[in-house]
Amino acid sequence: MSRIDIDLRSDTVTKPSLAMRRAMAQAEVGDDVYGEDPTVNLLQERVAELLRKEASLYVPSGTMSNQVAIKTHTTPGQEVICEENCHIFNYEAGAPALVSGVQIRPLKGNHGVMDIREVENAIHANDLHSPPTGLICLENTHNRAGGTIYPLQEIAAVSRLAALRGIPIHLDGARLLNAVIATGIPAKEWASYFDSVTICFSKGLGAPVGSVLAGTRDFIARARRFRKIFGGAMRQVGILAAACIYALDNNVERLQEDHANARLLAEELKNLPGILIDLKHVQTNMVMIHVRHPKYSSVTLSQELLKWGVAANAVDAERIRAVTHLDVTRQQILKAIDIFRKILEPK
Ligand code: TLP
Repeated sequence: MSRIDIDLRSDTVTKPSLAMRRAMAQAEVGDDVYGEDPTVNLLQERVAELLRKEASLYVPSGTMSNQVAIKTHTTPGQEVICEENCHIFNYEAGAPALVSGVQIRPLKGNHGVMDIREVENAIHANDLHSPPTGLICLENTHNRAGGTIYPLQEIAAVSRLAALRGIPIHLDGARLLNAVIATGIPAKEWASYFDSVTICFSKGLGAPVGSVLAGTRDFIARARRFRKIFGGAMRQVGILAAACIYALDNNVERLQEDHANARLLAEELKNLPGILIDLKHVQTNMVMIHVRHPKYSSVTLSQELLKWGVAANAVDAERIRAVTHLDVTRQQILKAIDIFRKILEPK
């Protein structure tokens, strides 16, 4: 494998900094299955406060957080409405069917945003033939749409509809704090439209492990049982939760640097031959690079980039996703731009 100098594959690749590791090493711990880990308890309080929810639960991953939420909200045989490009439908290995016995109803989206009328049409009334709608899930920011922000008024509309029809609504907010930093809208305001919200610490926030699921006290008590069943109840896990607390204190505001780096990358790459970038949808820390080049597809361009030490994954036959994060400096972005230029504009 070629050596990776500039890793734009995902913001999941960040490594804990020395200061974060020190915080981890000094963490007070206890047995979290007994609810006795003070650092986990503190993290859960901090996230509940951040999202203004009654309670929250530390889980090992974003996938587990979403799946525990689905399991807690639904009963087998129900249907879950999602946007067709969302993580839950595309990247969680079919878990809703496997672990919750529910089917996904994927709806077409516009950059991750579902049309409210289509959501309304997709909700099943009490009809013998149809699976009852048990949950609606949104994703903000939206990964496969390129880190785009789900507009607050659109969220409010889906939330009102869900409340009217008595259907719970969950937010996959793996990168919610990117939306917070990009818009200035506080996390608690975004969260107010949802019954449950998950946020991830092992993406742009730079922690090695962990997500937190928030909701009502009763919901979290039931979710705790499913976390146990899914094998996600851990013991002296304060050592990991400490990294998340460190991230909350130190790595949130700086997400704007990642957003600025993504913008710089997008603005420079869009002028290169065979590259199309929709700048309007470069809103946070991702750039979707559309490859329309006579010589390269997204896959072969990604392979060529890797030979030069730049890693960025092809997400489909036409697009490469480049993700900025705290382990990529502005200098490295400039270098990556240079490498794209060398490949696409050979002298
Ligand atoms: N996304 C990963 C891959 O799984 C695609 C990435 O590199 O972006 N929700 C969203 C919106 C996500 O982007 C991810 C991870 C998750 C949930 C799952 O988180 P983990 O990997 O912790 O299970």
